[in-house]
Amino acid sequence: MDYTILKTDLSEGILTVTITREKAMNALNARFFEEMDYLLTNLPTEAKLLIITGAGKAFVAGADIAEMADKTPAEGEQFSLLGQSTFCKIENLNIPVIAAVNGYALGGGCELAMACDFRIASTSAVFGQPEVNLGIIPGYGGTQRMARLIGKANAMYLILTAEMITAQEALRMGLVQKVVEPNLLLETTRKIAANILSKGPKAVTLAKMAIRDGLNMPFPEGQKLEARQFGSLFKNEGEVGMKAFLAKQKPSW
Ligand code: DAK
Repeated sequence: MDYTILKTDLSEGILTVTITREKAMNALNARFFEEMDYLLTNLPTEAKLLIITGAGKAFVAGADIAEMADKTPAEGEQFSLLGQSTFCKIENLNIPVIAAVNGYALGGGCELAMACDFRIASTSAVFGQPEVNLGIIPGYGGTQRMARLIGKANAMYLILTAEMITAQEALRMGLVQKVVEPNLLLETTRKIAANILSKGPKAVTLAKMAIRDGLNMPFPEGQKLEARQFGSLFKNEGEVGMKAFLAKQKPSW
């Protein structure tokens, strides 16, 4: 596929995807979802970690209001299904996914960031769920993911007030994990990515799956899943890592 909205860069196992619809604040339109869906379905095998970021002033300022406004109910449903399935594909990837939030992350943009495993924000990032201003509610899983990520009261506060918050406030709420100067955003995110990629690759994948899938299970089931994943690393990558530790060497995965 010839990308018109996404720009990709693959280096040292890190695939950086930049959304480049700057004139519309990277608002999510049907073309974005087609491109992102294609990218996620056809990830190069060399891509071991994905970073999603935006070009210009915005990460993503929400779903494309201009495109949505005239949709028929059938088209609206189609748009919804495509969006939901793309966001679930991001969440269900077995490689880590980091959002590098460079600017406005509003509505569907905040939901996109929340579908990633964690978020690094620049000091110029702004977060919010302004849907109630438009008479709608978050529709890409935002009510569900936000409450799980930052708790019921914080999610209620942000979604019911539509207030836009700074990166620092998002950090305080636990919506983002680190805040850095804008010129350091990609460099810092790539350093974090490289650090993750230096760890046991199977352990990273299984830890991600246990956290993600366990959250959708009752606690005892989640513990069983953890025990299974834990066990599968013995006489496997775990043996390599533990023996390297005992030999005071760096593990060679
Ligand atoms: N959609 C379309 N165009 C947008 C846009 C958006 N979400 N956000 C900004 N733009 C466009 C502006 O219209 C403007 O276009 P021109 O006038 O230049 O043609 C251009 O980007 C620059 O924006 P501004 O001139 O407004 O720039 P400012 O710096 O003054 O303000 C802003 C930046 C981000 C604060 C402001 O643009 C803003 O408030 N934007 C809208 C934020 C918002 O309400 N976002 C949408 C939330 S609702 C669904 C699931 C989910 C959703 C929908 C459906 N289904 C399951 C079906 C999600 C809904 C949302 O995301």
